[in-house]
Amino acid sequence: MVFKKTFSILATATLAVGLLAGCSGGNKDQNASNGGSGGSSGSNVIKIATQTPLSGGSATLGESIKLGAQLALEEQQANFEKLGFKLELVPYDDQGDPKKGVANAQLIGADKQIFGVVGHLNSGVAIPSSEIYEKYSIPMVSPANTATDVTDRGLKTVNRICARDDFQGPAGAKFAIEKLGAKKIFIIQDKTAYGSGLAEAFKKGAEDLGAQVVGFEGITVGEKDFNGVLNQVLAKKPDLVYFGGLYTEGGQLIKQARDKGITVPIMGGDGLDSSTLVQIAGDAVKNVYMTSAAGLTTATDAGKQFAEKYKQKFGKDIESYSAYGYDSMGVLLKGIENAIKENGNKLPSRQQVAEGVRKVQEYEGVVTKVSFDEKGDNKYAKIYIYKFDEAKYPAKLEDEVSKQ
Ligand code: ABU
Repeated sequence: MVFKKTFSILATATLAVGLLAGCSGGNKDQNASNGGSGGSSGSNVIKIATQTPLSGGSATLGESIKLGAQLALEEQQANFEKLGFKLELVPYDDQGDPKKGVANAQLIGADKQIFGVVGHLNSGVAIPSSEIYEKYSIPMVSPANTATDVTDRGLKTVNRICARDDFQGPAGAKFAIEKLGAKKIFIIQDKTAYGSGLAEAFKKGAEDLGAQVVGFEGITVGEKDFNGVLNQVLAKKPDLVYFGGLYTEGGQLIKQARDKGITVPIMGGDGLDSSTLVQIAGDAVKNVYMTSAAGLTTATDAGKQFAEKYKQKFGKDIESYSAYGYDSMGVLLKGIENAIKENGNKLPSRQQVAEGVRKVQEYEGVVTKVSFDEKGDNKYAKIYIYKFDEAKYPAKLEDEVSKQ
């Protein structure tokens, strides 16, 4: 009797699970290998990872990307529920460190419920980590990686919605020379894939336009005392200083430069585009120019609404790349939704999702439209030029440059 009752309960439970799985649209074969991913279980879970620095010197921007992505994912959960899938976010902290990024990428690859990555902030982390994503056919959509090598390696899974440094560098050089009248430029860079690549692109752009580069020096990420390089700047008497690097070093460099009496315009790239730059540099940020691949959310109604929702939910103001985190997640989820539909409403493979993401065209984000080219670059990406007139973030928009 005991056996009969247990059998009857088991049979009923099996039937119920089978019916639920049938309704979910999930693929049972794929589900069989879903164990060991931690947290969720079941046939219909789609996880998206973010990989950005959530600790260390770049955490302000890294967290803002993650929060933007989180908002987009949460807004889409009901829609995916209707399709029969449960969306989950899995945030990873890459610490701005290539080794940590790669180690996390291995974990992401091993979790078969993860179907995409929004990340990274640092190109030097994105480049090696994306080699792992490619191996596992996991699509990455980058909100902020501007180094040319991110997409120039021709990986099928790698996409970005922001502009490239071979667009950003020359755009900055053109502004520095034609609008600011710079003729003698001293360049400092942080020796990372991003900082050195951007500085080289700026240098080439400046020299092509007839400016003289009177110095090209490297600093190290984490360095705090820039007296040595700033003494070299003083000796060369440039009429503009350019910095290729991030806001933590950039903020200190700017402050120390002003303390030494270097009053000429200082220019940098999107790595400076954070409220933390202003916190660190204070009033020294006046007369600093910055190119960025990030536009202002105030330019569109959707952007303004996004900024309000972000503030309401997280209790803080957006940063430059918050909306790009949101739009990257939006693009990724659009690609997944398309792949689900093309797969007869069943769970697609990672490869099908990667193909679906690359095929996304004319996606209307809150700050940028997105259409990927054959390399995964966004045809609609722009460069924006900002100036700090006061210790206030965001800076004032001076110009906006589209690709030819
Ligand atoms: N582009 C902004 C963040 C720096 C990077 O790409 O490494």
